[in-house]
Formats: sequence, structure tokens, C-alpha cells
Amino acid sequence: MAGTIDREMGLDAVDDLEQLPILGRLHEWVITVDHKRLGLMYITGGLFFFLVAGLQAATIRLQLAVPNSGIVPPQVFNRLLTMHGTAMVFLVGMPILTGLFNYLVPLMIGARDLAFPRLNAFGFWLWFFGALLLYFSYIGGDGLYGAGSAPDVGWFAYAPLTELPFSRGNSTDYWILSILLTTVGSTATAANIVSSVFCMRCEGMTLTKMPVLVWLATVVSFMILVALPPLSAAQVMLLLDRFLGAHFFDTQAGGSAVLWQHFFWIFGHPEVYILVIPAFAFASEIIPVFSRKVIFGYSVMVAASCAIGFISMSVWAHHMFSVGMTPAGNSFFAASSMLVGVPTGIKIFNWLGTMWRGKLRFKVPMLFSIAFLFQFLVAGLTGIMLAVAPFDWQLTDTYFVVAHFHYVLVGAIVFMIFAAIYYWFPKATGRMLSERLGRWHFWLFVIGFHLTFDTEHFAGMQGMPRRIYTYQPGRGLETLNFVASIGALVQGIAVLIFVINVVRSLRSGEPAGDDPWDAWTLEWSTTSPPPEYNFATLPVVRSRRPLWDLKHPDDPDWRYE
Ligand code: HEM
Ligand SMILES: [Cu+2]
Repeated sequence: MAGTIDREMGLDAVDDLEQLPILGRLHEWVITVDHKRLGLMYITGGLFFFLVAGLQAATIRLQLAVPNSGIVPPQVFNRLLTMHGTAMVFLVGMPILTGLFNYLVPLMIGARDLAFPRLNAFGFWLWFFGALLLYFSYIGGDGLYGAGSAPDVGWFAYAPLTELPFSRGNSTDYWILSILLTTVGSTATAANIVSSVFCMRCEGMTLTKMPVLVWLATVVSFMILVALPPLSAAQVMLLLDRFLGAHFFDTQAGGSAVLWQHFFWIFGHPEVYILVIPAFAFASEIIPVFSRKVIFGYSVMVAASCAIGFISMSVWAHHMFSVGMTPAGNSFFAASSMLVGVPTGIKIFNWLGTMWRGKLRFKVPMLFSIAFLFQFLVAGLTGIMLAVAPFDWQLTDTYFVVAHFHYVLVGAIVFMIFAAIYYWFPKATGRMLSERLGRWHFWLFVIGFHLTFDTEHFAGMQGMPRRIYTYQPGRGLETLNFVASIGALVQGIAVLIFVINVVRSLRSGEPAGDDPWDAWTLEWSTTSPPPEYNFATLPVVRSRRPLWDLKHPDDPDWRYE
């Protein structure tokens, strides 16, 4: 603490060039290569876009609240849908999760930084400008700064819809370039995390003594290294089509439309796991601490995650059952999709096993984690249903699918992002978030989530297509849609309470101390916030719970390992 304050006071007095201390401080953040600052920059940026893309979702739901509504015109609706989906995946999920890994991995492995701090900064700024570029399309999208023309091609940007004849103006080009930049940024970060985990661990931390989070960060980073290049390749091919008259996806010139789908989903399906495995990682750190038990089945947990990483690479075409693959193709992708359910089920069992007979403490991070367990279970079950090809033929492109993937994206990922923020906020800022506001946030968010996404399953089974801008009355869709929109409003209020909680706590939150949750991993052994160099002397560990060993010299874990 003292160190940080000294530095800031030093800064205020630095020199006349920077009379404005705020500019000086901003400058410090811009030039930083510290993994903690970059992590916080990713998280803050991601939360900002979460609010923007959330507002876009709210507008979509407002439009769909009643039949035949005309709040936004169809064209604007398509743009909102595209920007919401794209932003939530690339500007919210990816940066918040890589940000948390950036922040936590070096601290948890007892290192002073990632292996390549400058590469880390490079990755962040690529992401940052990529993000700006996507939203720049709102002003620069249509020829000469025709206002209000964002891309309207969906977050999957199916070619040939995205080929020049069907998608004029520059907004689609901004979309392509933005995705290219952000994915190259993520790839750089992934390489950095893999190198750090293999080369920077402190003394005594063998691979089997790493926290589960570090294991899963490694699995995710490998997945990024394998899954993102096909996406970048597809973007480059589409650019070649649009600008240089290549015909990769142009069916009239002998190109293939299905080729785009394969490229996209070879990336797109693993991407879902790239987003959800971090949620598993946070659950695997939080549930043990709030159950006062070691994680149940550490090695099974790690093995299951590696298995998920592998298998999820071979399931992509379950997004393409309706394309008309051969029966053998359909069967392969159905079977491999269902196979992922096995290691995933094992993990749920392990988290429950960790809670079993534990001394549960129902603090906010734990509440979010428990809700995650139930919601993720349901998401998995509807996923298995959709993996049955004939079932998917009936429900593909209906709201059933929208409900299923939001159960994963919100019910698992966003819930665990909130859990992680409540859990590690005290470490990063030195202050606690309010438990009382946190509970309001949690309960409203759970209620809103279920109102919105439970009903959408039924709207889907009732035949409501996905990506429609309005619907007719008298088809049994009115009540379901209305309830779903109310739910979105409730979720919005919950997020507002979260924002208030963060702002208030930053200014006047209760001081946290170094280890407010009585936790066991290395990040809690430094001050809150940690000094720039993380550890004055690098730690030496002998078990998976180094702080437990410190606190219980009479009964240390390493005796049993
Ligand atoms: C928190 C509240 C959220 C609400 C109320 C919401 C609402 C919606 C709605 C109404 C759609 C349009 C569905 C359609 O017509 O096909 C949609 C699409 C989508 N959402 Fe969300 N969403 C939320 C959060 C998220 C999050 C957190 C993510 C990802 C991390 C996400 C990713 C997507 C994607 C990828 C699409 C598909 C876009 C497309 O088809 O191009 N959403 N969302
Ligand atoms: Cu998939």
C-alpha cells in the first residue's frame, strides 16, 4: 500500500510538462507493461462494452416485447443484433477473461510478471483499437461517414451474404478488420500465458501443484492458439474476396458458401469453450475456499478439462446439421458433441463433491457459483438435446437455440465473471465490494436471467424463429416474449446495482486486508493491491495450498502429498 501511495505522490510532483496529474496518471497507464494494470485495462474495457452491448440487447428485447412493434426499423434491428453478438463475444467475453488471467496467473504461480510483458501490452492495444474499429463503423460505415450504419451481417457474418454484391459500404470491412485485430491480440496473450506457465513458476510449483485456475488458463491458451487462426484465415479470405476479386466464398464463380461455415465454426465452437472454461476455472478456485475444503478430485478435474479441450475441437459441425451433411457426417458430429458431456458432467460432480459436507459460507462469490452450477447443468442438457441431429433440424434457428446459448453465455460465463469480480476485487483494489448491494445484484440478476431465458425455450418450441425483427399476434408468443423482456429489464437493474457497488467501493469500500476470504493460493500472500513487482522475495511452495501450510504449520498439506 505504502509503495503505491508514494509512487502516486511522486508522480504528482514529477515535472512541469505534466502539470495535470490526471494526464500524468493516464500516461502511466498507457505506457504500462505491468500484467496487473493490463489485466485491469482489459477488464475495465470489457465491462464498458458489456454495458454498451447490454443496452443493445435491451433495445432488441424492447422491440420484441409486443407483436408488430415498430420501435426500431428492421435494418437497425439487424445492426443491433450484429453489434450485440459480436461485441459480447469479442469485446466482452474475451477481454474480461483474458484480463482476469493476465492479472491472476503471474500472482498464482509466484512470478513477477508474464514471460513477455511488452507482448502483453501489444496484445492489449491491438484489442483496444480493434474494439474501437468495430464501433467506428457507426460513423464510418457507409461510404462517406453516413451516420448510423453498423454491420448487419450477424456475429457469424455468413458468406456469401458478406460478399460485396450483398453487403455494400464499409461496415462489413470494419467488422472483418476489427475481428482480425482482436483475434491477433488474443493469440499473442495466449502464447504469453503458455510460456509463463511453463517457464516462470516459482520454486516448488510443479505442474501438479499449480492451482486449477492456472491449469485451465493453460488449456484455454492452447485452444486459442489452435482455434483462432482459422478465424483469422477466413477473415483474410473474405477480404481478398471483397477487395481483390478472389472467389473463395462466391458460389457463382465456383467458390463455396459452406466453406465459410466450416472455417467459422472450426473457430466458433471451440470459442464457446474458450469462454466457458475460464468460468470453470473461477468456480474451481471459489467453491473450495467458500466450502473450506480442498477441491475434490484435482487430477480428474484437470484431466477432464484437457479432454474437453480436445473433444471440443471435433464438434464444430453441430452448428451445421441443417446444411445437409451426409448421415455419416451428422452421426460423427452428434456423437462427438455428446461425448463432451462426459468430462463436463465429471466436473459438475467434482464441484458438488467439493461442497459436500463442507462448511459453506454463502458470500456473494459463492452465491454466483452455486447459481452457475445449476444453470450450466441445464445449458448442458439442452446442448445434448440439440446434438441430436433430428431434434436440431426441428429447432435450429429458433429461440430454443437462443435460450440454450444464453444459458451458457450468461448463466455460466457472466455469472462466473461476476463471481470472480466479487472474489478478486479486494485483491486488486484493496477494498471490499458491499455484500448487501452484492446480494441485491445477485438475486435480481438470477430472477431476471430466468424470466428472460427460461421463457425463450418455450417460445422456440412454439416456433418463434431466431433473428426476426417482429412477429404476429395470436401464435402463443405474446406472453412469453413480454415476460422475456421484463426479465431483461430486471437484469439491467441488477447490472446497474453492480456498477453502483463498484463505484462506491472504489471510493469508500471497507478496507480488505491482504486475505479477506482466508484463502489458500499465492495471490493472497501479497498486499492488496499487490506492489508492482508482486513479491519482494519469490515464494517457495510445497503443496497446492501454500497459504494453508503457512497458516497451519501443525497440519500442512504437503504431509499428505
Ligand atoms: C445479459 C442479457 C442479454 C440479453 C437480454 C441478450 C439478448 C439477446 C437477444 C434478444 C438476442 C437476439 C436473438 C435473436 O433474435 O436471434 C441475442 C443474440 C445474441 N447474444 Fe445476447 N443477450 C444477453 C447477453 C449476452 C451475452 C453475455 C453474450 C455473450 C457473451 C451474448 C451473445 C449473443 C450472441 C452471440 C447472439 C447472436 C447474435 C446473432 O445471431 O448474430 N448475449 N441476445
Ligand atoms: Cu458448438
